[in-house]
Amino acid sequence: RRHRGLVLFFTGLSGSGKSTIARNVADTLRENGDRTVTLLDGDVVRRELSAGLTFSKADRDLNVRRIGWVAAEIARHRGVAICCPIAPYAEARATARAMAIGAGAGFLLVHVATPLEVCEQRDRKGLYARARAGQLTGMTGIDDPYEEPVDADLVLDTSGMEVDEAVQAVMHHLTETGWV
Ligand code: GGZ
Repeated sequence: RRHRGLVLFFTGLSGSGKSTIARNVADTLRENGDRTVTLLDGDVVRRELSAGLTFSKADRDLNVRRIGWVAAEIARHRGVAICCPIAPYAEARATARAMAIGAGAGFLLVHVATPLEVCEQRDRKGLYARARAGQLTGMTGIDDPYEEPVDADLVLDTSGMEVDEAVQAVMHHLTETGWV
């Protein structure tokens, strides 16, 4: 496993902590390992790879498919690709998994299962408040679906958990499963 590529795929609601954990895991892997680590950051992906896409189901699926494809290509060449889109639909996540496996790589799905109430309390960008006020429609968890994964390799609830603990949990899982 140490010689195969890996896609580490975080899924969860806006504000669940996916990006923060993903960034820290990427840094930790870079410090400790000799693998190339590529972080497909959500904001950057939406700006560079998926510019012009909306938050409709079709566009979310396309966004997740693009991320899954790039991640699989990175992993095909034995890199570690870390991605953290909301990825609310099970079928699109399954496609990402299938593309990684098809590339001869591993795929780990991490469900950042922080409850909506907690994400909403954090509301770093004020999106939940806008959605509640009816100024934003199609907000995941409010009036747009999030299909809970039934195939997660690891589930993390970051309420009452420090970022470091969540990162340690991911690193522990990677060690246990022989990826690092
Ligand atoms: C969900 C939205 C929406 C709607 C804008 N629903 O917390 P953020 O701000 O930084 O992360 C969210 C991001 C979600 O983009 P993804 O590419 O990860 O979504 S998907 O996987 O479904 O394609 C949020 C912001 O974009 N955002 N409008 N309606 N999140």
